[in-house]
Amino acid sequence: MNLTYFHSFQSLKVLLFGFCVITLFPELVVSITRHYTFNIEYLNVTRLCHTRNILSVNGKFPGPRLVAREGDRVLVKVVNHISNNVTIHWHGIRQKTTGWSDGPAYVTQCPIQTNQTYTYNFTITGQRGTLFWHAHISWLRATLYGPIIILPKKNESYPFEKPYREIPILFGEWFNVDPEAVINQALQTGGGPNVSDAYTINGLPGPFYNCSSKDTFKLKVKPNKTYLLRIINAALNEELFFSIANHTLTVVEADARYIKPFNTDIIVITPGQTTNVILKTKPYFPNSTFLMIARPYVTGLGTFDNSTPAGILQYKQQHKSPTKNLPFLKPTLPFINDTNFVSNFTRKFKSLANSKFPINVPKKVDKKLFFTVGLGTSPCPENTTCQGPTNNTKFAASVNNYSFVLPSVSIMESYYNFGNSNNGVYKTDFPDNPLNPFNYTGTPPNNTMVNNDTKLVVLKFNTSVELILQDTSILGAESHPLHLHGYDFFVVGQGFGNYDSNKDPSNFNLFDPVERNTVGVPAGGWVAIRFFADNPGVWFMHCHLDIHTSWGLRMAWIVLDGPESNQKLQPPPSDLPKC
Ligand SMILES: *[C@@H]1O[C@H](CO)[C@@H](O)[C@H](O)[C@H]1NC(C)=O
Ligand SMILES: *[C@@H]1O[C@H](CO)[C@@H](O)[C@H](O)[C@H]1NC(C)=O
Ligand SMILES: *[C@@H]1O[C@H](CO)[C@@H](O)[C@H](O)[C@H]1NC(C)=O
Ligand SMILES: *[C@@H]1O[C@H](CO)[C@@H](O)[C@H](O)[C@H]1NC(C)=O
Ligand SMILES: *[C@@H]1O[C@H](CO)[C@@H](O)[C@H](O)[C@H]1NC(C)=O
Ligand SMILES: *[C@@H]1O[C@H](CO)[C@@H](O)[C@H](O)[C@H]1NC(C)=O
Ligand SMILES: *[C@@H]1O[C@H](CO)[C@@H](O)[C@H](O)[C@H]1NC(C)=O
Ligand SMILES: *[C@@H]1O[C@H](CO)[C@@H](O)[C@H](O)[C@H]1NC(C)=O
Ligand SMILES: *[C@@H]1O[C@H](CO)[C@@H](O)[C@H](O)[C@H]1NC(C)=O
Ligand SMILES: *[C@@H]1O[C@H](CO)[C@@H](O)[C@H](O)[C@H]1NC(C)=O
Ligand SMILES: *[C@@H]1O[C@H](CO)[C@@H](O)[C@H](O)[C@H]1NC(C)=O
Ligand SMILES: *[C@@H]1O[C@H](CO)[C@@H](O)[C@H](O)[C@H]1NC(C)=O
Ligand SMILES: [Cu+2]
Repeated sequence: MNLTYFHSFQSLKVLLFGFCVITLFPELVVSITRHYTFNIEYLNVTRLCHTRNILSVNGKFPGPRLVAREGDRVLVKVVNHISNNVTIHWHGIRQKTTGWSDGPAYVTQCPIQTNQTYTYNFTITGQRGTLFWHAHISWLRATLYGPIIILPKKNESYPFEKPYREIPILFGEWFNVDPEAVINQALQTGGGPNVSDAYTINGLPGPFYNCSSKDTFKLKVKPNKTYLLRIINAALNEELFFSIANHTLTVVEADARYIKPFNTDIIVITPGQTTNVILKTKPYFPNSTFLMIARPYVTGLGTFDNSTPAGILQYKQQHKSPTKNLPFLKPTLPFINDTNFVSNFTRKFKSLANSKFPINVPKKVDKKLFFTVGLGTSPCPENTTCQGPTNNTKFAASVNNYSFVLPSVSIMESYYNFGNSNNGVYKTDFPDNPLNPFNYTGTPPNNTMVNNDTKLVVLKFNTSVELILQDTSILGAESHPLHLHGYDFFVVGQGFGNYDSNKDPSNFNLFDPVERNTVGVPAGGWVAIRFFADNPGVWFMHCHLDIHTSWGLRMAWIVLDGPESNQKLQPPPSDLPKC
């Protein structure tokens, strides 16, 4: 049975009809189709006393919530009313056989140009929790982002106490200038980009910035209740610590997968990661107001936004007693470079992995790959001066020393139309291992120049893959949040220094590893992930620090069709944008 549920500009009749049927025959409702319209339009927003004409969806900043249940089909009609090219990525959605709806520009689609429309069409299968949507072209995601809330199926409950309320918490970065000007200038000069002027919590920087105290996110709660915070790091370039004064959080979900719950006072979250935490409020009305604060976790050598975003956890008065001027309590956060804290924290994530939510970790590996990830340099064009890390160079970044060049047409369309034969758009010989091995976390090689190319890895359908992601110390060891499109992967191991293929696999967790779509490669270390290549199509993989993606820390995979009809990449939709 398929019902239709319109979220934007909906007909009230359809909406009521949908609710009635759901109420009367809940067992009949297998899935419904949810219709959204995303108008990409300009919006004037003022923060820190600077007004900017930002890009928005439906005039909202942050953007509107996309709400669906596991099993639902989602149709989002995106209409481009701005002068920039746009695409939207449904970050973390598996998109099984529907890569045309994944969104990265020039990988799975050409951009939606001014006055054009494209309808993204996908089902949500086997996932529940929090994800987010964001623009996936240049740095437009700076303001084009919003939550994806995936509720359990109608007849299913959470594997934890039912929350009284659910609240999205989105971290972002605010620039007083146009972020497109920032990245364009950085790419031209070869230097590091100008940093953001503020971090935001649900679009609001909070009281620790000039001209900002009115722009403070307030989480109003009642005593003795359970709140589910759906936390999303949509910041462009920084991992973040986050804590609420005098409150312990219980982490229950990561990247739309349930985990074994654990308690913590502080979380750390990379760009591209999402996590659900339970906040249990104090049993009685406390005589205090509690600050919630974030701070960047920084490992690289470049400059960064070192400002402090804050929101307020405010207990609502039960009785009208005087509560003005309650003392503010502030949480304590780790040092900005506390890699030990981050390492300890990330090791606490384990899949729930019970009989109701079993996991399928590849035990046997068909294909082993080893990718270095890190920074590098490229030459300055003749007769120009560059502001890169060394004289006459530009900053670059790479995977196995290849800095990925985006073509000017869609890779997946080229693949679909021309098959795997070389059509000149891409090559299929991305190296399984570094071509020039070195001591990755020791003294960097003298030559730090990267290769520029468009090379992909080709995988047969259902290959079981093990991928080691190894950070390098070129231009400074740095944590890189790697995001794989179209897949969740199991994080089976991690460590510092160079990965040792003789010693390290014996410590892999093949029992209850966390399953996610974005993992922080430890600064000066490595992470081991495994997955089954069960989703045919072309899938982008990249660092979710946008400056590193822009510098080329990105590559892509082709996963070939399987034999069954539901194991093949679907034909492209008729409204797929053209280049
Ligand atoms: C934004 O502000 C400018 C200058 O005040 C104005 O011209 C423009 O119409 C506004 N745009 C929108 C979308 O409100
Ligand atoms: C988009 O549509 C508007 C209104 O119809 C028109 O004025 C404008 O020229 C169009 N722009 C492009 C690039 O097609
Ligand atoms: C969405 O995709 C499904 C499955 O391919 C297809 O049956 C349906 O017609 C599509 N809907 C729209 C509006 O394109
Ligand atoms: C908050 O925590 C501090 C430090 O642990 C403690 O001294 C204080 O009593 C707590 N206040 C409340 C209202 O919980
Ligand atoms: C808090 O809630 C629990 C369960 O909802 C209830 O049993 C308990 O009495 C409440 N405590 C207070 C102080 O209201
Ligand atoms: C972290 O920063 C502190 C303070 O700036 C500094 O003293 C310390 O050496 C740094 N630690 C690491 C591991 O870089
Ligand atoms: C990390 O965990 C180790 C071992 O449990 C502990 O000794 C250390 O204090 C922890 N470090 C931080 C920063 O939490
Ligand atoms: C660079 O400058 C030299 C000397 O002025 C000139 O001969 C050469 O053509 C220039 N090269 C480019 C690419 O502009
Ligand atoms: C870079 O170039 C400048 C000016 O030519 C020179 O003074 C400086 O020593 C050079 N630095 C390095 C590291 O080569
Ligand atoms: C790699 O470099 C590290 C750090 O300098 C050093 O401790 C280690 O011995 C080196 N490993 C090899 C195999 O040379
Ligand atoms: C790098 O350069 C140094 C100094 O010029 C030299 O001693 C060293 O052998 C070089 N290392 C490599 C790996 O080429
Ligand atoms: C938009 O994308 C098209 C197709 O790739 C390209 O030809 C055009 O130059 C782009 N326009 C802008 C404003 O970037
Ligand atoms: Cu990175």
